[in-house]
Amino acid sequence: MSRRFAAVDLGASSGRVMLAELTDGLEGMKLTEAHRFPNGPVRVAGRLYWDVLGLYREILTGLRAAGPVSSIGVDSWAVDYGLLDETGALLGNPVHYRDDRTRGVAERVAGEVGAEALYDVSGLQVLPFNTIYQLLTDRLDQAATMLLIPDLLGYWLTGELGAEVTNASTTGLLDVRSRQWASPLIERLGLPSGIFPPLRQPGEAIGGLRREVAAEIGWSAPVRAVGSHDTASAVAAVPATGPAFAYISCGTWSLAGVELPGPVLTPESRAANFTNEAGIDGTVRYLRNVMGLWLLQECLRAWPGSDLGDLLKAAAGERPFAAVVNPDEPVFLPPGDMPARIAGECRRTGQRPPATPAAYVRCVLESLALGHRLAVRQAMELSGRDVEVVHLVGGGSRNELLCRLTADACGLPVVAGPAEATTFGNVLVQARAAGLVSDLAEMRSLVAAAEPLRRYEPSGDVGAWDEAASRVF
Ligand code: LFR
Repeated sequence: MSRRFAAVDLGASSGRVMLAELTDGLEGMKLTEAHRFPNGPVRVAGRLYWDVLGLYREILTGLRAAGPVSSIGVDSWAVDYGLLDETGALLGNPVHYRDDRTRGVAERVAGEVGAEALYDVSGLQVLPFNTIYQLLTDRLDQAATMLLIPDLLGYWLTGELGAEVTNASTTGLLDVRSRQWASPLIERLGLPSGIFPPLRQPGEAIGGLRREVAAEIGWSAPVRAVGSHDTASAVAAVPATGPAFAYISCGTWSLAGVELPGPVLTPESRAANFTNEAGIDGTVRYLRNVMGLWLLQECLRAWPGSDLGDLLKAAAGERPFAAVVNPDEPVFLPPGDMPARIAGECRRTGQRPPATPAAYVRCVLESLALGHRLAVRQAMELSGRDVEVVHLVGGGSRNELLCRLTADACGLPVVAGPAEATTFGNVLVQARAAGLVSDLAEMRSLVAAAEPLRRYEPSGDVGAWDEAASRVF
């Protein structure tokens, strides 16, 4: 018997509805793309938003195209949310995490509550856009419920309210030890505790499709909570064969770190801005955000008509280490002219800016590899976890130059793939709920069997990477 599952996966630059077919023996898992659609920021009157209604419409188009399935799972980027009033109507359009409305808020909260106290409760890295800071700038007087993006879409599909726990852990308002809403912190900040809905676990049923939704797509199926934070799903599908691995989930962001049985909350960990996000089966994703392929995506936007394949080929032949930047400089966070900002960072650090698009691409990829190296090394040191291999998953795993540079920079083998790790993770949690898969280890071995993986041995000159790092870190 074969089973079909639909995975809705929303990334910061595109969304997709994927159809997964699992055969009885599970030896093969076939993924097909039912529908792919662009996603991105919409600037309206000085504010940056997501087009969440447009995304919902595309999801329905994708589900209609996918045809009937056993269940549906939804994942997306983290942190962002919609507010509902007491009738369940959306209050305002969800704001994009790259909007600048939270400028200065993290510093203010650290001053009031104490950075140590915050980290001790949530274990979360400080990113200016964490939900906690967004909520403190929002108008909550009419709000009855706060729903993170996948929970909001789940609500529109089913009518059921809830907060899936892996994504809730990115709000800064979840207790990292108990995995419950951190009520004392919520009260201390003056946030209305009633807006945080009951938590749900990956694998739990959310509900059936609303009647009008089923009528619109032509069939019905239950919606199931998955690791609704895309990074939780991606890391669940890392094709690791033992515990001694680091991962880099590489798309718009690079999320680089290790998987642990419990959080690391030491002062050193906080100083290095490492995060303890909730993973599948009680695991902790101990990682730091690295700016990721956003740097490249924004460069491409500045060069209309350029071809990524051609640029990557040319970048491979560029002179190594001509210029590098710290990819995590806050100046790179908002949308805008990326080449100009990279040039500015090169000048600020006493380096000559790249002269051609290919040289910029080389600079971006080497800089990202440096960011990967620092995060992987610090994750190992701060957690005490041995690492023998780095698994690079997500869209970035298709970028051979980036994989090779990352292996060289880390001085560790990189195993690249799958590119669709998030979809695999989403589907496998649904398959497990249907009784088709047992545990995380089996999920990972299924991914390894389903996908051809590429291995990159480190070959670089470690001294050259040390020198390049010393220019910017
Ligand atoms: C990746 C990701 C990261 C999160 C960032 C913003 O897509 O979910 O894990 O830090 O987007 O939500």
